[in-house]
Amino acid sequence: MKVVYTLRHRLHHPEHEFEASRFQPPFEHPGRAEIIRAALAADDTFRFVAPDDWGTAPIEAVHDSGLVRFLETAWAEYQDAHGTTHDVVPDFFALGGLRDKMGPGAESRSISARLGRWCFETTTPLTQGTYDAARSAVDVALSTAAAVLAGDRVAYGLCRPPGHHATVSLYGGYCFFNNAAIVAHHVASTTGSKVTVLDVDYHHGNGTQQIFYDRDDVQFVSLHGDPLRAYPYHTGYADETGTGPGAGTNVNVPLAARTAPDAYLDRLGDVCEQVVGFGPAVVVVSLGVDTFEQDPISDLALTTDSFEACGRLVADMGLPMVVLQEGGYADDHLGENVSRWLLGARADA
Ligand code: Q9C
Ligand code: ZN
Repeated sequence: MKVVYTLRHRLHHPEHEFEASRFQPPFEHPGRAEIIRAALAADDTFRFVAPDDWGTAPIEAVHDSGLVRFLETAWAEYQDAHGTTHDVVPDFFALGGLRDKMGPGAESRSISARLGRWCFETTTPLTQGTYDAARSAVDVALSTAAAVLAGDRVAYGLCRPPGHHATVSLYGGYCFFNNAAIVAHHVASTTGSKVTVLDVDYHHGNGTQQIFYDRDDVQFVSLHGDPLRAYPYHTGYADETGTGPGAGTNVNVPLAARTAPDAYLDRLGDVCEQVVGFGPAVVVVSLGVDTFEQDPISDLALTTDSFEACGRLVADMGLPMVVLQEGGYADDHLGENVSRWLLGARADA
């Protein structure tokens, strides 16, 4: 199996994460990708390849071009405005209620205003190389898709930073560009066939859902911690089923705390039937292993063995698969959890 990887991911390296009203070591850090790389490198059936440069056009086909331009210069602009700092985090969010009754108003040129205009939360710092790292994750994702379009039955993109929380015009949730959505749109628009994004990260893929919510050519299917208790809180409910031409193409399965392998695999089997029913030519898997029983920021109860069963169940659909890394924060188990999922996925390949 091809593994697309580049060390450019290391250019995104936050010092802190401001979460739960305190500064913590960042859960999403460069060591994560290196742990996964090392685990896969120990098995010579994984073949590492470097990504190609895809430019910004495939990103702007999905995201507001203003978000792309903002991320390219924001860190440097912030240094000019506020003096030297490592992490850049918004301190003023442009929430709708500020201008209730007033209409949109002018767009402030201030970097502080613009940070709060393009970002939705505080746990996703910009660092000096964040833009280049986020661009590299998109290159990894698109190169993984190219391998599958060229005939590989399954390929894995070691994307970092992850992508599924990034919406058309907002970054956050450790995500800047929505790697999986960019791939799904690229495959759907270049091949004219239907695509499914199957998101198994613990957190609801709010960005991917939003990007495709009104489209009938891309199905979004997600299993995740119930947003009544779990980040990102405001999306991921079962009654979000799509709108307009996309009515019926969005499937959310919120899960109870401590959901264990048997129950999880049942629900995964159910949604796989809905995927097969949709009839995609390609499945893009947003692979988060933060569903693991020991994940430090999540509360499901999947085991390392069960990840292999998950990969096998998804592969049993018999559809070409572009597997892209999202979350997973139990560093001591991260490499094995990802490699076991991939071993399951390639069992029949
Ligand atoms: N107390 C991904 O897994 N912190 N992003 C939530 C709730 C942010 C997760 C903490 C979690 C973002 C790609
Ligand atoms: Zn997650």
